[in-house]
Amino acid sequence: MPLPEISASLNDRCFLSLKFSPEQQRLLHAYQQPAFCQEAKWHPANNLHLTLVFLGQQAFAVQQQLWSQSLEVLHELPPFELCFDQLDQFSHAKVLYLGISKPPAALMALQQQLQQLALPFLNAPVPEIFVPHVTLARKFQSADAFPLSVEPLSLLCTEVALYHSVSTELGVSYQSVETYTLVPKG
Ligand code: 3AM
Repeated sequence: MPLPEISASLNDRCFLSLKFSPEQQRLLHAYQQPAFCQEAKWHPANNLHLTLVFLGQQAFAVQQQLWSQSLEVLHELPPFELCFDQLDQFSHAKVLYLGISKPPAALMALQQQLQQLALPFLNAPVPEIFVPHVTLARKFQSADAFPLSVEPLSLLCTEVALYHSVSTELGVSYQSVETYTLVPKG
């Protein structure tokens, strides 16, 4: 069976990510409070995602190969729940994110498996520790003490996607070019 076409440009950076539905993005968006930091750049709701592995610029054939290998991992994985319960920051990168105080084993194992597949193609060293997060804002600075506990948000994760970072006049847009829906088991 031929692989579906990926509308790739070699200049696009790509990444594997959890993909949220528009309704889930609306719920995540509620945690974005521009009053928190006026100078910050807040992501539009339709850009909210959870990066699993940053791939960088990759040839079309590599993207195809990685996606098809990822599918073998994803076929084994049922949907799983994540509970977002804290705001935190990567202060050196001036990023504010919504995080998970107790990441489930399913998420950590998925990230490790996908990272292993991608390793031979990565041009940069991978971070030693995977911190699952949804970036809410960049250029964020605050004197507040982080992490801050927030009203927990439980989301059922059902989709994993290959994304491209596309530069537009309105800023970067994250566009899924391949999406897989996890199948409940049993
Ligand atoms: O999911 P977040 O927002 O943390 O920061 C970029 C974004 O992460 C990250 O990939 C995600 C989608 O663009 N990213 C961009 N350039 C990167 C790089 N050179 C990078 N991550 C690691 N190394």
